[in-house]
Amino acid sequence: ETFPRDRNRGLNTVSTQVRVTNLWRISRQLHSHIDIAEPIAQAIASNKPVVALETTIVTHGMPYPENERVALEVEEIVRQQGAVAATIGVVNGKIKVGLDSKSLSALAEPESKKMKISKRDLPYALSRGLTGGTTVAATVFVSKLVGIDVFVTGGIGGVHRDVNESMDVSADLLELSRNPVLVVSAGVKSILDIGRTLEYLETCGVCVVTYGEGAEFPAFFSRKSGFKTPYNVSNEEEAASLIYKSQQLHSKSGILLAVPIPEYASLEAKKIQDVIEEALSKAKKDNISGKAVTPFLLDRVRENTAGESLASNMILIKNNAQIGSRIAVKLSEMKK
Ligand code: PSU
Ligand code: MN
Repeated sequence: ETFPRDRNRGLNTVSTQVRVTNLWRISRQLHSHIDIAEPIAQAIASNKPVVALETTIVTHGMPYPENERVALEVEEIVRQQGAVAATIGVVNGKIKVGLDSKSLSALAEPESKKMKISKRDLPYALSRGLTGGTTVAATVFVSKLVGIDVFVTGGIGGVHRDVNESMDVSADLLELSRNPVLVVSAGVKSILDIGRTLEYLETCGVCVVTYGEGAEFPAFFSRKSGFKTPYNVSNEEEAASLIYKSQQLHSKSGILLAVPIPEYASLEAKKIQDVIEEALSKAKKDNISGKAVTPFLLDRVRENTAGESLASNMILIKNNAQIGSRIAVKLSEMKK
C-alpha cells in the first residue's frame, strides 16, 4: 500500500514510499540482473539528487581515450554540483547503475567490440552475459526502473531523414514517452530530421523545452536549428518544476530539455551541414542500416571536421552535466 492515510502528508511522502518500495522490489526480484552501487541506492531512497548518465556515448559515440576521460570528467562535474553520478551500462550480462572505474575502462577500451544496447537489445544482452553501452532509450528505461528522475547526455536519437524509405525512428523517442524522466541534451543533430523528430515527440506526449529565454530548439553543434521550440525555461528551478509536476500527475511521459551548446563552442552551421550531407550519402552508398546508422554518421562527421566536432561535443556534454545536476538538486529540494 502506497497511498497515504493522512492526506495532509501530501505527495512527497507518497513518492518516497513508492521509491523505497520500488528499490526493495527491484533488489529482490532483479537482484541477479541489476546492480545498483550502494551510494546511489541510498541517495535514491532518501531523495538526494542523482543524475543518470548513458554509455553508448562511451562505446560508440566518442573515440578512445577521450570517451573514458569525458565520462570521468562528467561524473566529477555532477559531484561538484552536489549530486550523485549514476553511469549506467551492461557488464557481463548485468545492468550496472554506477560503474566502477574498471567497468568503465572495459566499456571505453577499443580492443574488444562492445554492444550498442538500446531497449530492444536488453533481453539478449542480459541472457547472453554480454557487455555494452546503453543508449538513451535503454538508460531512460533503467532510470525509471530504479527511480532516477534526471538523466544527462549529449544528443538523443530521433527520426532519420530517410524515414519514408527506412522507417528509421530511434527508440529513444518512444522510451522518452514511456518513462517520466527529465532528459537533458543539446537537442538533435542535423544528421536527423529535426522537424519530424519534434512532431513525433508531440504525438507521443513528450514535453519539449529549451533552456534559456527566447532560444530556439538547438541542433547539437549549433544553437539554432531553424525550428521553434514549444517552450522555454530560464533557470534550473523552472526546469525541475516540469518533471516535478509531471510526476505529481503520475504522467508516464518524460521531458526533453534541450540546452543550446555554449556560444564559444558552437560550429558554423553551413560547414557542419556539408559534412553531414557527405556522411549521409556515404552511409547510403555503403548500405549502412539499422543500429549501425547513427554510430556510422557520428564517426564520419567527427573524422571530417578534423576533431573540431569532438571538442564541441565534449564541451556541450559537460555543460549539460552542470545544468542537469543543478536541476536534480532543485528537484530534490522540491520533494522535501
Ligand atoms: N547522438 C549523438 N551522440 C550519441 C548518440 C546519439 O550525438 O552518442 C547515441 C546515444 O546513445 C543515442 C543513440 O541514444 O546514439 C541513438 O542511437 P539510434 O539512433 O540507433 O537509436
Ligand atoms: Mn535506428
